Amino acid sequence: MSRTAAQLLAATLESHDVDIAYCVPGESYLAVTDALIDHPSIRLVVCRHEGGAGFMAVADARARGRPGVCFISRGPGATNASIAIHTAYHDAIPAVFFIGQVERFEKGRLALQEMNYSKTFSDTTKAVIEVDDGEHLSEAAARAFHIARSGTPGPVVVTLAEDMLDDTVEAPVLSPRPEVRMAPHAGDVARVAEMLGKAERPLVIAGGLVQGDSALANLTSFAESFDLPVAPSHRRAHVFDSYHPNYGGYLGNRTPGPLIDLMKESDLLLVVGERLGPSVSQSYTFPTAPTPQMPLVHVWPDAAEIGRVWQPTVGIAADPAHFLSAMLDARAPGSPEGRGKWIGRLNKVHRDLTTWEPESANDGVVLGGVVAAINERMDADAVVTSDAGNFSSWLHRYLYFRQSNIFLGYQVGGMGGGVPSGVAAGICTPGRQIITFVGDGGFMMTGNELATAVQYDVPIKVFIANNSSYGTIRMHQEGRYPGRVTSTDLKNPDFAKLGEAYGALGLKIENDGDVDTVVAEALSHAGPVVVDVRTSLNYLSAYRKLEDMPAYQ
Ligand SMILES: Cc1ncc(C[n+]2csc(CCOP(=O)(O)OP(=O)(O)O)c2C)c(N)n1
Repeated sequence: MSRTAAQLLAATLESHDVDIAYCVPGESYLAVTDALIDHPSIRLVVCRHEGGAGFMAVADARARGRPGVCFISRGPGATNASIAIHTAYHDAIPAVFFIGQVERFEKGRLALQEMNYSKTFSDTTKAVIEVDDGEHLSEAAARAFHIARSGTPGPVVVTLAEDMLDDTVEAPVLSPRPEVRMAPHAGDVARVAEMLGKAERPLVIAGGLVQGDSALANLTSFAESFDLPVAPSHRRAHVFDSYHPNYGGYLGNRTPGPLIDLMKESDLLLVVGERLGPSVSQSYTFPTAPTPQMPLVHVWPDAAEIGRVWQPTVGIAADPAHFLSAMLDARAPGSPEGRGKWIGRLNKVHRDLTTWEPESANDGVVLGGVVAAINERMDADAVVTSDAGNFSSWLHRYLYFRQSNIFLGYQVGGMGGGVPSGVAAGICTPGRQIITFVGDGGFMMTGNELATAVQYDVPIKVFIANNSSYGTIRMHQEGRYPGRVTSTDLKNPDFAKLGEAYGALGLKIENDGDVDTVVAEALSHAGPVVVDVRTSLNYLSAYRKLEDMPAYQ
């Protein structure tokens, strides 16, 4: 059957079960947007900035555990999207970015918006596949999806030479490559079971690749039957129920002293579905790199990644879901006396740290109170998204998650992910409550995607932690150059009015008395809401105050 290469690509996306693609349109791939009109099962979501579109594809992938898809225009569109590609690479999120390219005859001539994608994205993708021959387009797309989700998941770029898309081609539509799953070696499973049976103070660190209902349920059963405390890793808060008695504390990027000191008493670390990196490892101190201070079992679906930085005692290249079910099949060995006490000690520190004791500031609202009010009204299957910044320490501290929740936030810490992730969640997991936390700095980076939320009827609730500052950087300034404040103060628009201008309900929390009523009003409103929370700059993080910094002593 002959058709255009663009039509072949559209059919290939359908054969790969793609139902949503996020885009900012461009003249370089008009043929594809046109071809997609004839594939109504694929929803093309039009966004306002490629950074937003890219973050939406990444959030969709994380929320649904399948590759996200993004279409962006050449050169400037691609550079705009690079923040999302970088995020997907660091956070091990499968995504396929289709990027327009100049016509074949003008390649290498510095044609309009030309860019060498293989060079540009060589460091932040798993592969760049340049397609100049339409006959190869279905194969290229099939390869891209396969690479994106295999081994360490990540982003793949597929470039589409503009004139190639109009070529008449005969190549067939390829179906998806079968998922190649990696199961753990039986001997390793037995060894780990034995180690877990002997350890007095083991700790499981569970990361974002523990995903899907059955893997999450298996993690809980594993913790219960093997008598283990579980600590979700940085920005993977929902992988273990915060209310569960085996909850061993949240291993965020700056885990507070009482918790991290206790975690360091562990005599066996089992890291499952978490690559480990600077944030989770507390800057390579837990576990210490390259030689961990305690035995380390590392489970990650890519042998090349295990042992790259840390020397594990046992490395298991397996899908975490397979590892967990293999462990459940192995008989739980029983645990030494005192294991319950160990779990109890960790759980007590977690509870003590995360119980909100109301505090008031004289320069605005303490965000912890808002988070505590949201916690009381949050649905068990709510999607919570967070941007990067110090404000997020409040929600990581005081928001309790269940495995039925979805948390979307990124370890790499690029600002701008919060709002688009919430918009994507509303589109790809409709019907859930969507709560987005973002700083005033981060909101002004991608808050324009509120227009996308309104266009697609996403009832996102955006809470802006507005301290009129790039607060995180202010904190670093005060630490390294006490009292020498520069370039961090912000003069903001009226966010409630801005929200109204987009078509959302705009609300404000200006003092402690507003918190309960405004949170209740925001969460019960049917449509999108923007809440301008005038937060205290003094309480710029859940663990540190400005007045405690050297210049104010
Ligand atoms: C895209 C991007 N640019 C710059 C930074 C550096 N950075 C990290 S946090 C931060 C400030 C965030 O400010 P805001 O969103 O207001 O949150 P706050 O720190 O006040 O809680 C900056 C500029 C970054 N992480 N990502």
